[in-house]
Amino acid sequence: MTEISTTILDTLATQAIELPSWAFGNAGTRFKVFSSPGTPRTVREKLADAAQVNRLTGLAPTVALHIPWDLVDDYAELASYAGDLGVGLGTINSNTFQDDEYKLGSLTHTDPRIRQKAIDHHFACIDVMDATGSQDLKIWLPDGTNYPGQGDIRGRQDRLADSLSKIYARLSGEQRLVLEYKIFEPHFYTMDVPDWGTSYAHVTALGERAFVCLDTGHHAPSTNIEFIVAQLLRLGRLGSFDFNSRFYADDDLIVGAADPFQLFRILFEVVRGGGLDDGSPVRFMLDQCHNIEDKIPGQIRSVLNVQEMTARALLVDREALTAAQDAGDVLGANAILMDAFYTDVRPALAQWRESRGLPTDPLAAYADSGYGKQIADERVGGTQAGWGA
Ligand code: AOS
Ligand code: ZN
Ligand code: ZN
Repeated sequence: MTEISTTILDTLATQAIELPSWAFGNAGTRFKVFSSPGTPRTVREKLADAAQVNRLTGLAPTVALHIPWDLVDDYAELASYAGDLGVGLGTINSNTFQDDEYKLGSLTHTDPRIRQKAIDHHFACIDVMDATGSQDLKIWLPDGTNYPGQGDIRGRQDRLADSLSKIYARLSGEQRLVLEYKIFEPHFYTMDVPDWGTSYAHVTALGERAFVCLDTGHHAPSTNIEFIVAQLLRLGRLGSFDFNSRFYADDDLIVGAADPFQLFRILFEVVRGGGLDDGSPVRFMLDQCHNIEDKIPGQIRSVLNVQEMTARALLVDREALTAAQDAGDVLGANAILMDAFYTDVRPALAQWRESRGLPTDPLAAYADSGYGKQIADERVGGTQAGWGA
């Protein structure tokens, strides 16, 4: 069995992977949403399911909420309920994609009244953060256009900058604004935040508590994502990841399922760039949907995949790698990286879990726990992830 050093295990012990509340709701495509037995009917039930993932893996101490999908009257009370379950409330995600008035834009709309309405929604999200103690406001902006000439590309950027500055000014203390980019969808000609460069330009204009969110499914096929990771870390503006995997577009499949090697390469750049160091601004989150597989095991599999690839990335002999790179040893350097990638860390991580009082096999432990049957019996009429919830 491959031994993993105490230093690496100590680093792994600090890694936290945030779960999205919406991963526990029913999801699907525009063709069909399949419902599964035991799907949560309330925010509290989503938190209870997320707490199972953390109980069995020790890797997922916080849950991201989506406003208004996760609307409750009292967020301080919700935070305390989450605490009783052993988890905390994390990133607050805003939503400007379900209102008819936002059809032609929200933060970028030409009508100041509609822009203000979208800004007010973010103010309401910040109120939630004040009550929950959440640090991050994550903005994924669905604004864009479908046809050349439909909108003034430059004017939309100017209005976006203005709207973001008003939202940013409302943050206090340690609160951060994290701006997520996406190449296309729901719009197909332009998106107002289509790429990391646009997000970077806006967050640097805002101030030092604004960062870029990198969703791994939001790029053109063949994009070298680890290069973006390296660059954003270098610039000090990588705030968070939305992890998932994709074969074609924004598939939102289980992270590490489609291309484990890409996940390894991304996490190697995170390690290389100090993203796991104390005080790093980088947060790890899942952004996935489980359309056909069971949701709780799907989330367990996901956090384990992230941890396994992080362990492999930490195994890279960086001193030897630098020496090989400096010596111009092309194949030698490549072999050092690949050695770490090909190392099976699963037995060592199972042992590590055991030493921390966690199940060696979290998926088997979940299957044995009876929790899945219990929620299937108790909960009737679970809701969709968000749309229609
Ligand atoms: C949308 O494609 C983005 O990935 C968002 O981060 C996220 O999926 C959405 O806010 C969740 O509904
Ligand atoms: Zn995302
Ligand atoms: Zn997405």
